[in-house]
Amino acid sequence: MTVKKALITGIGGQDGSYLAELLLEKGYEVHGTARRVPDFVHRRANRHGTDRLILHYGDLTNGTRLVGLLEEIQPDEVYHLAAQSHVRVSFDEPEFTGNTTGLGTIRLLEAIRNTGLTCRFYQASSSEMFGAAPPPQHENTPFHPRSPYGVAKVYAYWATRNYREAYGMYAVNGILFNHESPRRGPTFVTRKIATAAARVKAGLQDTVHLGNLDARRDWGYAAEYVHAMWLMLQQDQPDDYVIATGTSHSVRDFAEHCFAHLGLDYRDHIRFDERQLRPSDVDHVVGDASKAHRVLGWKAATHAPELARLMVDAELGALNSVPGAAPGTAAGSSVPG
Ligand code: NDP
Ligand code: GDR
Repeated sequence: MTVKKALITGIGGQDGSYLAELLLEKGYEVHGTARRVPDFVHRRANRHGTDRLILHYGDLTNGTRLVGLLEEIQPDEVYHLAAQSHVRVSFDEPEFTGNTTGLGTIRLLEAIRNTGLTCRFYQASSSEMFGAAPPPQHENTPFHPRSPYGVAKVYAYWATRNYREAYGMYAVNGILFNHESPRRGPTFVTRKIATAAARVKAGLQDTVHLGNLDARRDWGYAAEYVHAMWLMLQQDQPDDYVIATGTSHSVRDFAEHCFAHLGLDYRDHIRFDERQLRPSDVDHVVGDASKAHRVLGWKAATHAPELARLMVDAELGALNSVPGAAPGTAAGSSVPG
């Protein structure tokens, strides 16, 4: 039986790590681009080797490199996750965000076209494209992005659809609403709050500084969302799908759940920090993922309150763990580590 090959751009990010683990479980040979050896690869290398996990150095701003990688790997499926993904940062670095998050996608699509590969392509589209559009948002809701990041994602969304229509590529947009986990980057609000709650409980800090507490998000669990990505590339026809829980909570609600899980009152520990505000924010998103349920058979199982508890428990576990031994060397890696 031939082994399927997948290429994941941004394999070291939150979603890249969960998706790599899912595809390895399914028997894939998994290639990933990264700019340093990711933590989860260190953990795997320590556990049981990485024969079917191969890392490549790759930057989205270099189209020639992308062509070379595709020629070398010859993937069956490409999951394009790499991006400058922080919304607040995109206001400080709008041009860089446009170059990576927007143009990076068309560079990769064009690299696939130029190499003549017939691989399937997944684009990590985002609920940030809906921005100010009233909830609930679904596949046909008009976009109204509220940040340079959202604008770049709209460009990438349409590039993906255009390559599907113009060249008949199997190219899909997964329009994913916020999804979190203990592997979330530390500067995103859920992880920031979960970390702070655990550290307050442990007596390591007393307060956390946050911006807009009224913003409402549809928060799901990243480990479940990567399964939807895979399902989208297994269909007979390429199409676009919203992936969400269908419920929304405010940042304040999330903080309340995290602190209450530890017997604490969030109001005693949160301080307002003007610097965390954005020139324009997304007030309220709630996804309607009924198409994904109907066609892909996918449905979110974990909702925000449970997610908050799960993240806080992971932070407590990390605080209580003994500092680990030196990480192992990742096999098959051309990434400096
Ligand atoms: P992360 O920020 O955790 O991961 C993004 C990855 O992209 C990082 O590994 C980063 O690598 C890499 N990257 C950034 N810039 C470049 C570049 N110029 N060249 C190559 N690689 C680069 O994001 P998530 O895992 O949370 O999200 C995955 C994708 O899904 C992103 O495109 C994001 O925008 C999108 N998305 C995420 C949602 C969420 O709620 N998590 C919701 C909807 C969409 P490095 O570590 O080297 O910087
Ligand atoms: P978001 O996630 O912008 O939705 O983008 P983030 O966690 O950064 O912000 C969510 C909401 O919380 C408010 N907020 C704060 N945010 C951060 N980061 N830090 C704070 O201190 C803070 N205080 C309040 C924000 O204003 C915002 O309203 C994420 C990213 O993963 C994107 O890549 C992805 O596309 C979208 O989710 C869907």
